[in-house]
Amino acid sequence: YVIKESRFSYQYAVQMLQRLEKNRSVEVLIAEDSSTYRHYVRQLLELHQYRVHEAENGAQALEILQQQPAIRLVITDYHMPQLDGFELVQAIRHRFEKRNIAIIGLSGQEDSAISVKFIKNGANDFLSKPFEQEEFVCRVTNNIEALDSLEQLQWQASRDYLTGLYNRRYFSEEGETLLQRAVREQQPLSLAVLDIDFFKNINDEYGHQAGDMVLQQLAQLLEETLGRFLVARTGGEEFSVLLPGLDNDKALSLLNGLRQNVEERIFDIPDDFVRISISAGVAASVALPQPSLSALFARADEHLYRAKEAGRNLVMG
Ligand code: GH3
Ligand code: MG
Ligand code: MG
Ligand code: MG
Ligand code: MG
Repeated sequence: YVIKESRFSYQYAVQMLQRLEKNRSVEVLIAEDSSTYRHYVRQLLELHQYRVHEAENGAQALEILQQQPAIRLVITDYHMPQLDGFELVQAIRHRFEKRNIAIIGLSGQEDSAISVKFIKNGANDFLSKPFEQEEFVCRVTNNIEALDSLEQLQWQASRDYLTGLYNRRYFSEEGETLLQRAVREQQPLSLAVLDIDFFKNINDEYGHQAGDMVLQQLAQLLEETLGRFLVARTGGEEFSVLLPGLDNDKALSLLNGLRQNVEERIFDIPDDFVRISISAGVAASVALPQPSLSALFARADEHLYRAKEAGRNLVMG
């Protein structure tokens, strides 16, 4: 395929190769009762390196989707026994969000109502049979790329740019959910807010870039040691950790371990190294009359403030 297309340019051929390489990891499901068409579509997709699953009807397609969570695109016919294309689209949209699975509807009939109905039911795109091979491939590529961009946007929206940790927005949303679950299930849950001591001095002495490097290394340490919990950069040199399952005492001892770990660590900066310490405030959900994430934050912040007042490099709760 690449050789055929490479009449355009070397660069184009390289681009095509990269795309084909990427396609290897993309799984596509075809739901089509005509075996002739099913095999034709499979061949087209496999020519472009996609990994293909086949279903003869909508019901089978749903079963395969349950078993193969990596499927990102469904190409479905309209007329099929058991469960037709519309019913399949509705069932998929019931279970999977549009940003996780794309659907392209297919139909042999020269009926524009079918394409409208496909789209209205939650399909992303539509093609009439017979279609041009090139148009088919373009639509598949476009739909996969749209999913990729959405995924990337979602990642960016939930992450802190400097450290790659979750950001405050994500922490608040996910944290509220985890807190309400803990309350419902009567399980302990704690929040720790930690802040680098005299961090301004690092910037002042070694420059902002050195400061950024310290933040990145501390983030990595947090990820390594507390990555099983919800960890976020919630402020400039402030990080938060939500600890489901941990009561106040357990959270305090975990944070104290981290505090010691940070105190002992050497942080690399250009041509030099620095040491830092952190202070932390801990709050447990049981201590609150009306548990909410903002109430937990307020309480943890108070304890952090006390740790700072008491001389820093301390954990309080
Ligand atoms: P304290 O022990 O009271 O927390 O002292 P501090 O110096 O850490 O606190 P202060 O709030 O006075 O200063 C925080 C500093 O963190 C000031 C700000 O320039 C720095 N900072 C915040 N975000 C970033 C960042 O993304 N990169 C760098 N390099 N510095 C940052
Ligand atoms: Mg059919
Ligand atoms: Mg401060
Ligand atoms: Mg600070
Ligand atoms: Mg601060």
